Amino acid sequence: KGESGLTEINALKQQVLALQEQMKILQTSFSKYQKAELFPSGRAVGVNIFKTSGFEGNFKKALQSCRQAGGEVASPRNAAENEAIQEIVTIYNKAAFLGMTDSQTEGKFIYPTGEPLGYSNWAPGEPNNDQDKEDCIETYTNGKWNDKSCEESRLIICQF
Ligand code: 293
Ligand code: CA
Repeated sequence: KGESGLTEINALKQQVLALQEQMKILQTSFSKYQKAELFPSGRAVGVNIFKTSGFEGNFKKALQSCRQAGGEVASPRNAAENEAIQEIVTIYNKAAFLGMTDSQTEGKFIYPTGEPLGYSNWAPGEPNNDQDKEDCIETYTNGKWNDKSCEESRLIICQF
């Protein structure tokens, strides 16, 4: 390698160090903004963020408002995500809609993406499709799920 090549490599090393410093500053700043943003209505679990506006509505309203905001209706795929949603439900003391439905095929609940459920936390005896009109899911303050009419009004929690 020639002398000018080594000079170039050292310049690049300096630039990498400078970028690493800036990344650290940015991460610290982001972490602070994230905490402020999620207080008290949101929770982060891995890459997913769950957040409510505090408003209630029927399932159609939930779909519309979450999609309008660039997200989906909260659809927990594991216990940690379900617990994050449960915390929000507990703070507002209002049962919330989840994003999964069996509107397409009775008895087969699917995520907004169309896949079948890979995790569930049904209350005892649920889902019971009471009066043959329960295609949506509400989650109680204890984190347990009940299938419920999509026309009922529940807390809207979105997932981003
Ligand atoms: C029936 C039996 C109840 C149950 C209820 C809900 C309605 O009334 O035990 O809690 O259905 O499943 O969604
Ligand atoms: Ca039910």
